[in-house]
Amino acid sequence: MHDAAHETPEPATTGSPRLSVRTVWISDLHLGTPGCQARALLDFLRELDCDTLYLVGDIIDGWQLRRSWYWPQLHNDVVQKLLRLARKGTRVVFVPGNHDEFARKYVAHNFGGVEVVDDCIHELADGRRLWVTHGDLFDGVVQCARWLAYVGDVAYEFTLKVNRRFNQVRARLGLPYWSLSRYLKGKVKRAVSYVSDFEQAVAREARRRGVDGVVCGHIHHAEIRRIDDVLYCNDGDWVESLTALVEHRDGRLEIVDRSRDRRPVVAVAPVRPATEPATLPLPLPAPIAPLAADPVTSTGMAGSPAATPR
Ligand SMILES: [Mn+2]
Repeated sequence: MHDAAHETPEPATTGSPRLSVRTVWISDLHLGTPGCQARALLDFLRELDCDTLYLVGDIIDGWQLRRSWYWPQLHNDVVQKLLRLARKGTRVVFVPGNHDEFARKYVAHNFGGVEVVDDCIHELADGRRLWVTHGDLFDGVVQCARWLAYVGDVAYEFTLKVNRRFNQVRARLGLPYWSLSRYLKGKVKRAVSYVSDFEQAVAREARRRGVDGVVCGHIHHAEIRRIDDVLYCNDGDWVESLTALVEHRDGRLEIVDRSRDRRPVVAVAPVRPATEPATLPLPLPAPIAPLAADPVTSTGMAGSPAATPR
């Protein structure tokens, strides 16, 4: 009790009620870039009360920072807030993504109470098991998802490795991560099928690992939906959509959308206009009509035991 007095006083958040849940997943904060909505994120974190907080990748944008240093006080406040949560008893688990790939070197380490893992399994209050991963591994493979379904898992895993190696080399050369999702953003029709293919590819891997569902990020598109027998959850991002995935005390999952709450604030506070207009030229329609045939299930690999590559 008394030690709380030694913390820097935090402004009381007015209006929004305290969010008390069992688990929270957030990803794609992209701290270190002007796009990060650090104010909204900080407001969200300040009213948060949870047992476990998963940071599902692209938390600190190391690739952007290497090109030009951008680190305002607000971004510092977010990091401080995350560390404070860990110190105050919230279990904080960091699953690095492609933009903070530097952290993948520190897997199995612990920084100020923050566990770093490649990926992990989260068990919901009702016993369902979710695989937690950033999802970038599936970015480069989705274009091949159809033919890969025919050649099977060996080629599939090989392609996952190639995608990671390809982007590691690009990183070493100082080139940004090559994201199919970004490439397709200007091409709406293809982007729609991209999102669908990404979701299919992630769900396929979850099924292969024998879990009930998956939580990922990476494509900045929050979603909870069933893909065949797998629950696909994406926690969205804090650049465009300001969303988090939460698990209530009874195991129920929900997407919290703070872009709605933000609107009145935007009207009051002067906000620097975004450098780019709308980065995502969507709105994406809700679940896309399924592909003609589902090649994913046609391989007969469903339910095969999980081999966790490390
Ligand atoms: Mn990413």
